[in-house]
Amino acid sequence: MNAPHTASALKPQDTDRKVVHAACPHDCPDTCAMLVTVKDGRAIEIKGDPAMPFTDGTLCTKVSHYLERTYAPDRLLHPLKRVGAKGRSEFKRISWDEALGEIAARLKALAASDEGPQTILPMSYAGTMGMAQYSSMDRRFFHRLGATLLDRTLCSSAGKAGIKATLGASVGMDPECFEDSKLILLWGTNPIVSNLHLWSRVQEAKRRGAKVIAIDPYRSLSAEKCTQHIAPLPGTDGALALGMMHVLVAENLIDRDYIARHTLGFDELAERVKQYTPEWAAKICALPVAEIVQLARDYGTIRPAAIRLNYGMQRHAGGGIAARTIACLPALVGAWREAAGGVLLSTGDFYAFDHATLERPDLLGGRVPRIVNQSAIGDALTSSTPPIRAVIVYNNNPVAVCPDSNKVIAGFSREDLFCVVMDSFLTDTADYADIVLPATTQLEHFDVHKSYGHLYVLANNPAIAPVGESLPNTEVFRRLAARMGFDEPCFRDTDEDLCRQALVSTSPRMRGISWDEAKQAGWQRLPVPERSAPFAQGGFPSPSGKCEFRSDWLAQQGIDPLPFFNPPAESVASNTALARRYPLSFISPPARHFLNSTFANLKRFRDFEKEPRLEMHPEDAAARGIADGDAVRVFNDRGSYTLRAQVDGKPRRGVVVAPSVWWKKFSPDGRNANDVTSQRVADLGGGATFYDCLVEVERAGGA
Ligand SMILES: Nc1nc2c(c(=O)[nH]1)N[C@H]1C(S)=C(S)[C@@H](COP(=O)(O)OP(=O)(O)OC[C@H]3O[C@@H](n4cnc5c(=O)[nH]c(N)nc54)[C@H](O)[C@@H]3O)O[C@H]1N2
Ligand SMILES: Nc1nc2c(c(=O)[nH]1)N[C@H]1C(S)=C(S)[C@@H](COP(=O)(O)OP(=O)(O)OC[C@H]3O[C@@H](n4cnc5c(=O)[nH]c(N)nc54)[C@H](O)[C@@H]3O)O[C@H]1N2
Ligand code: SF4
Ligand SMILES: [Mo]
Repeated sequence: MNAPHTASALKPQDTDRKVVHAACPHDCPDTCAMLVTVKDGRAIEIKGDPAMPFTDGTLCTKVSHYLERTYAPDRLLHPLKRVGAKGRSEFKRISWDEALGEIAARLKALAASDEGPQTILPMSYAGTMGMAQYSSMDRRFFHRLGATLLDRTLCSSAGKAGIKATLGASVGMDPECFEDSKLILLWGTNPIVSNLHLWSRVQEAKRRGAKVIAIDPYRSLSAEKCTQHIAPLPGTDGALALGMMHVLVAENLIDRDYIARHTLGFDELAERVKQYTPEWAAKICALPVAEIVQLARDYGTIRPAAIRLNYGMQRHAGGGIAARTIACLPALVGAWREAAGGVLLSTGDFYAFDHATLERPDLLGGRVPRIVNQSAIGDALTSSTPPIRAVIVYNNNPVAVCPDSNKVIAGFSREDLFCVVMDSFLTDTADYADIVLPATTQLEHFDVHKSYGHLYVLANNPAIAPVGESLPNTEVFRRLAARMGFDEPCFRDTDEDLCRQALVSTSPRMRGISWDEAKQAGWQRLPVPERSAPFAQGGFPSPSGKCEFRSDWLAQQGIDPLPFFNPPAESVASNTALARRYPLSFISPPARHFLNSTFANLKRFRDFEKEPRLEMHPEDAAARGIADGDAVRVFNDRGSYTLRAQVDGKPRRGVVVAPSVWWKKFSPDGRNANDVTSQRVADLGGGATFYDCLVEVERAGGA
């Protein structure tokens, strides 16, 4: 294992104290640079790096208490083996030697069986976003093994594909320019909760006189602090954007010069949007016509105009096409001409990390394993042929976070499924494991990070030795590879080797970036000029180099190449039969003091969030005889769960909101939001559709 690295800021008189450059590992667009102070081998302070421009010295409430997570009393300290029934969380301590010996024996036997290695499924997601611990040695291991491939679609794949259709890749505005915008549309995003460091820039813009408009069916913490809040029905954002386009074209609020030079398919688009009148959009979105017309006029006249799209709006059946449609707006009005104009969903493709070297897909050696969609893991675990017989879970808590829990739990309850869970805590998923392996936290391992919400590379140096017997993911797969007899040299790369490999690139996008420099300073900015407008002169990363109103990439997939409205799968308008039984749209967005299901086991954060709660509109509550504070049951054909009604009028009528993701075992009836969400996937990218979900609500114990 690699020795902990000490960074700068050593005070000579204080040699037992050091400050280590680290990176926040969480699935959050802010990817903060952190400084960890260590004394006598123990981390004693964590704070945001004041030198890193985007972090600007602050961490969110969650991560400023990260030391409580690292040193939590319920931290897993050694490997465990199941002694009770699956799901009962009954384990005994075993040694690493015994644990790895048993895992290797089981995997070897499955790989050699008639059904072969495709019976083995890696199940990982974004518990850490560091490239070494997220996707390196693990991928090498499973590629060499020939295991089933996992399509990691839980979060962003619909929106990513939508942006790709229009712009060519996950690129957009530099978030550091938002403070110079005069109009900001926060479209399906609650940045106070999920993108704090962008919010400070949005507020600065507002102080300087910008108009900030939240577009969200829910009056979120951020929406209530905006200049204006527009609350369309969930899953209707595409219709809203089309109605805006109609007005922009009809009233000639468009930038014909920009369109002529830097876009593809305008004539067809102009013809197409004739049918999408504001009256049409108003009906679909359930908004006043005047509100849509005003929004379009603001967007067509105020400069610079920025759109912050986040992933909330794409967790719907039509989410991919909706993101694509919204991404057409800046080119129509020429908003890309200014650095503080354009759209931002993700900055991910400004980077060119060397994923092929990290993950080594060539180790498949020509084998083409099946692919399982993570958003339908319940079906995959209960009805695949050949069956999945072993699952290795890491960076992921699928029993809590994957949709349609009844099916997910049925899968994890299978006596014939060999299940390994690597985590720092006994999660809802770990309760079903045959073997649990203790994982290091970010303070205990090396890593290298990109961000999907800014333009810096970050290094994470270990601050302390691993707590208990915990090991980094990389080391577990290294040791397993040795036991499986995988003798390729890549299985002996150290974590620092991996970090270095990630950054070795001939791409101009990585010019000047190196592991050694990033490691010393903690961070490095990509070679993107500051305060520049990336697409002022066009040059989009699309096949045509233009912003594609018409996408041949979509046409090749049999999808309408022009923007259109793709309705939600579950809504009063799109599925009236279902809506007669389940008339309320159910949204379960991030809770402020959790990060997905991370932190939800720690007392401090559960105390902040108090208890699972369902925010409701007073009319929806009254119609069901529900009062503020009542215990209520949310249900549909997939399942049900119990929580506390909070009748605060923040969701629009017809919508209920349950901040998530709670651990089931800390919830009133051992269930959570994903007991009612569906495994249906979105129109693009196979993305999950968590917020496309109809339910009914009643007082618990009957009306
Ligand atoms: N504190 C905290 N921060 C987080 C997370 C967390 O769990 N907690 N999760 C992290 C992760 S993994 C991600 S992907 C990002 C998530 O980022 P997002 O998914 O963008 O989450 P939010 O910022 O909460 O914004 C979601 C908002 O979208 C709204 N919404 C839902 N459906 C629709 C719709 O159809 N149309 C529109 N216009 N709005 C809709 C919801 O009401 C909610 O207010 O945040 C990251 N940051
Ligand atoms: N109902 C509903 N469900 C949702 C969402 C929603 O908004 N509503 N959001 C969805 C979204 S956007 C996302 S991104 C997913 C997130 O789903 P996940 O990526 O599964 O995220 P977490 O729930 O935070 O669980 C991550 C787990 O990884 C562990 N972990 C962290 N670091 C390491 C490490 O270095 N090694 C190992 N072995 N383990 C580690 C943590 O302790 C934690 O238990 O959830 C999705 N599920
Ligand atoms: S969770 Fe987000 S805001 Fe909080 S410290 Fe990490 S990167 Fe920064
Ligand atoms: Mo996510």
